Order: sequence, then C-alpha cells, then structure tokens
Amino acid sequence: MSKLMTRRKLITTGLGVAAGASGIAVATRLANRYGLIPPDNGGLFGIGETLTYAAQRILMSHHSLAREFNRSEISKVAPVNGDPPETETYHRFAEWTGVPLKYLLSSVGILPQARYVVLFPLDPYWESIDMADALHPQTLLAYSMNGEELPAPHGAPLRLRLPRQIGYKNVKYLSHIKVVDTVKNIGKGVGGANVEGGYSWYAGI
Ligand SMILES: Nc1nc2c(c(=O)[nH]1)N[C@H]1C(S)=C(S)[C@@H](COP(=O)(O)O)O[C@H]1N2
Ligand SMILES: [Mo]
Repeated sequence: MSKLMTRRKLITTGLGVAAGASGIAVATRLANRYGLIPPDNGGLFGIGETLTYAAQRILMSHHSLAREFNRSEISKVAPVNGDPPETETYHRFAEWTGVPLKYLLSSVGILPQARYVVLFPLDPYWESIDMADALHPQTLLAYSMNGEELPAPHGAPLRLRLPRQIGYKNVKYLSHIKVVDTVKNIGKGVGGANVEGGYSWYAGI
C-alpha cells in the first residue's frame, strides 16, 4: 500500500470514528493536522463544512475530472445565471477556451507556503480557492465561450472556469489574482463575498 493510501485510510477512518464516537473536537483536530479546515469552519455549518471539505479532498484524487462533453452535446442556449441560489446546469452546456490557471501560476512561480488563490473582479465580488483546485487541469482563465469571444454577461474579458465547484465560485470580469497563505486579512476573513453572505466557502460538485 502506498504511503498516500495509508495516510488517506488513516485520515478517513480517523475522521469517521472521531466524528461518530468521540465528537467533533477530535475530528476537527485531525482535519486541522492535515490542513483540511476550510476558511469558513467557524461559520453557520461549522463541523459540517470541515467534514465535507476533508472528505472531498481525501477520498477524491485532487485532480479527479469533471465530465467533459462533445461539441454535438453542447447546448446552443447558455442563459446568464442571475441571482443565487443557482445550479451548475448551464455550465454543463457551454464550451470554454482559456489558459489553465496552473500554467499561469507555474510561469510566475508560487512559494511553497501558498494555500489559496484569491480572485478579484472589476465589480464588488471576490472568491478564493485552494491550491488543489487552482492547479486542477480543468481550472481555466477563460476568454472564449462556444468558440466566440466571451460575452460580457458571462464575464468578459476574463473569467475563472472552475468545473469542480458551482457557479458562484466562478469569478467573472477578472481584475487581479493573489496567491496567499491565509485569507484571514481579506474582507471578513472567511474566504469570499458569498461566504460572508452565508454560502459555503467550498462548493464542490
Ligand atoms: N465578478 C463576478 N463574478 C461572478 C458573479 C458576480 O456577481 N460577479 N456571480 C457569480 C454567480 S452567483 C454565478 S451563478 C456565476 C454565473 O455565471 P454565468 O452568468 O456565466 O452563468 O457567476 C459568478 N461569478
Ligand atoms: Mo449564482
């Protein structure tokens, strides 16, 4: 058994047992030891958020892929998503072209202590993602949709395309990007505008 598998098994078993038997304090300590506490762990859903995030990151490979579609399967209609709550539905029907965020990050170089990539747009909005998502091969800075220039309502000139998380993490109208070791000193310190409004920081699918 590989070292990784052993570690994974240990964490999953540990987290499950701890959450079930000895309560949330032990589970939280275990998750924390492996760097699996999301920035909003103190929020509305507390331990639930931590366990969801930890389980996703432990059980799935960091780079397990979202489903991809053939051109013929892509819908001609791509509605603009307005107010939350929203679904991922439309995203499944659109074809995206862009630069992998991973490519940009490796070109500029990131420090080993980097933990989050924070995305700031031109409107009052922001979100952050962890390095697993930032370095995911399908995470794009998209400048084109369905072979055309990215339409303004869909985020021109550049938007994040993050297929393993739902709509609100996909920041449109990008202005600048920061790589940080903590999000504590940005806004209210919980990792995103939506998180400040009560949504979960990690919105994985
Ligand atoms: N800069 C910026 N990005 C944003 C938003 C926003 O208001 N401003 N809305 C988010 C929400 S809530 C969703 S559902 C998606 C919608 O993307 P779409 O219009 O391309 O469907 O963009 C996200 N990105
Ligand atoms: Mo949304």
